[in-house]
Amino acid sequence: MKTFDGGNNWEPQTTNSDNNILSIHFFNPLQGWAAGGTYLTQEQSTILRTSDGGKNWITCNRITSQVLTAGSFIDPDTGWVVGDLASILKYSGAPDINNHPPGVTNPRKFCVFEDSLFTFTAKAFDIEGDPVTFAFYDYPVWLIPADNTISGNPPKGAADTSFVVVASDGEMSDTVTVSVTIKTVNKAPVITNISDFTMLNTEEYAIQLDSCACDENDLCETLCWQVTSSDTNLKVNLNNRIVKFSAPHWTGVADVKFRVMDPENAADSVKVTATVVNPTQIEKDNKIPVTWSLNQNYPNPFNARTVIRYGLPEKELVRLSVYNLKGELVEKLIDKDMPAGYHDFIWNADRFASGVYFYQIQAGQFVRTKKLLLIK
Ligand SMILES: [Ca+2]
Ligand SMILES: [Ca+2]
Repeated sequence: MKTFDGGNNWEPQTTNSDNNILSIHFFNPLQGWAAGGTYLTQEQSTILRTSDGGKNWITCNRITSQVLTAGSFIDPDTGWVVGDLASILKYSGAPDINNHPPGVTNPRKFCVFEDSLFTFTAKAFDIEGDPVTFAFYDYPVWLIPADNTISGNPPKGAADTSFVVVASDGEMSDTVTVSVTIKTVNKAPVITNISDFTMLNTEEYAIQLDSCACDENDLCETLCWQVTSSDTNLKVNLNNRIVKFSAPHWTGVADVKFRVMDPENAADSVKVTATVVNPTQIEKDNKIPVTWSLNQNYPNPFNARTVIRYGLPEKELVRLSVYNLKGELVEKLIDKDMPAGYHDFIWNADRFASGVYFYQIQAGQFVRTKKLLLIK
């Protein structure tokens, strides 16, 4: 029986001898001797030797008819055996001087991408044309040996590794170490969270870029951003992965291009529309609407201040309130009679935490609720 794991598991080994094995001696993991004999037919000895860790055994020339009960060997060729009738014999194993070990012919170095299949099929040359068997040792858990191949997918983040191949012709063997270098696959960053925005020209509009892109194998801190505006009136100030837009005294629409690049120059980019508005101009719009309305606030998301527009076809008692996600009242903005027309309420959310809020209007029978997002 043979163990590979310190004795927890044992595997049966076979020889082509019918005789009893009474003594075994290994002097390295591959090369060993077994001695024994049988009384059944006639007294006779057996000496076996292996050079592949016990997978294959060769019967050596018989040197005595006595059954051998113990043996001691000092190298692959020299040993002593003792047996019945006080025999002590020195054995000089007469190796087949015409045999030569097989030689593994595979390359010794491989490079493989993580998450792609690696297969190694062992090959060897034996000058006598002996049949060669292979065994694998010291391989990582992701490699599975089967006959003369070993294969598997290196998992993400796997370390460089190696394994041992032993090629044996049954008597002599070749042992080589094969190294495997694992290459990581770079993934480009992906912009996930940047869309068209509207901003007031009276204040800066800021975007924290770390939350706007993800990269499977690079940290946010290592990503490099570029932000450009198609109109010089919309100024861009990018510092420490926070971009701030400002456009004092200007109203209009500009294209803004965001580009993000990882340390290996893999990049993603997106172009969005920035609308810059002047809140005081909006208040002067004095058309009378034909229906009740509650517009989406702008800018949204917003930092500190945002404009909520609603329309009344006639004079009405208006209640405008902001609620949090739990439905609790955060602030009552309006609770009074308002004349017909469009109205803009500028909500200053300075003292509230970042997050999702709901604003609701009640004007007579008209009730509407919309969501807004405060990001500080
Ligand atoms: Ca050979
Ligand atoms: Ca990357």
